[in-house]
Amino acid sequence: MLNIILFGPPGSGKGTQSESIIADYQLVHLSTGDILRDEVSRATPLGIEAKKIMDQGQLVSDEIVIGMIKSKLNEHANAKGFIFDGFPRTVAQAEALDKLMEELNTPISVLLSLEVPEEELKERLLKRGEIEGRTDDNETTIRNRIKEYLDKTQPVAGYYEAQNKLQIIDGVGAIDEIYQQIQKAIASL
Ligand code: B4P
Repeated sequence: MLNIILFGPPGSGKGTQSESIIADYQLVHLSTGDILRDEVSRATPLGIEAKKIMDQGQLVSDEIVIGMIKSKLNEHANAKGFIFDGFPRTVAQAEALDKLMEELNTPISVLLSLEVPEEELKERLLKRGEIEGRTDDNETTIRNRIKEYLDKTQPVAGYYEAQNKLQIIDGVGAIDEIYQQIQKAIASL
């Protein structure tokens, strides 16, 4: 099985690159951001709570997102593999994920880390805010999201580096050129 973590700061292209990976490798796409936004759009109790946190640019609690991933993994017991997009975002989430994958007898294959400078992240997200109207794509929230990433999420890369599973991808440039680097990294596994 191929189990990929697509990792990087907000706006680094995780959602964008996931689309090509899913199409080419037939993996089940698990995006905690998409799952949370679906809860928000259906105004479920979880969605109402999550929206407040997401609009402040903070991370939703580990307990909630780990629970969401667990139930999605169980729903797709016969999958060829998974792409985790925007998860894990804390070391506690990474440890929980490793444990869940151990129960399924299929470890994480690789963490692909998309690297993009902060100025470019801000530009991309502000542009998306104008086009798509996502309420968390505004200047103050973007600043908080980047801070949360640096404080809580970046250590996840070190956690998988210690398992020799980290591969760095240059996330600046044309979308298809970045995807070619991803294909090479997957082929090297
Ligand atoms: P996410 O949905 O994961 O959103 P994101 O970090 O903004 O990345 P996204 O995938 O959407 O953007 P992409 O880089 O593809 O998280 C949203 C919120 O949900 C979090 O802030 C948090 O509150 C909560 N959350 C989610 N998961 C959680 C977890 N595990 N634990 C706790 N809380 C969690 O693209 C950005 C833009 O860049 C797009 O407009 C795209 O068109 C553009 N772009 C992409 N590649 C480009 C390129 N090469 N050049 C130019 N532009 C490019």
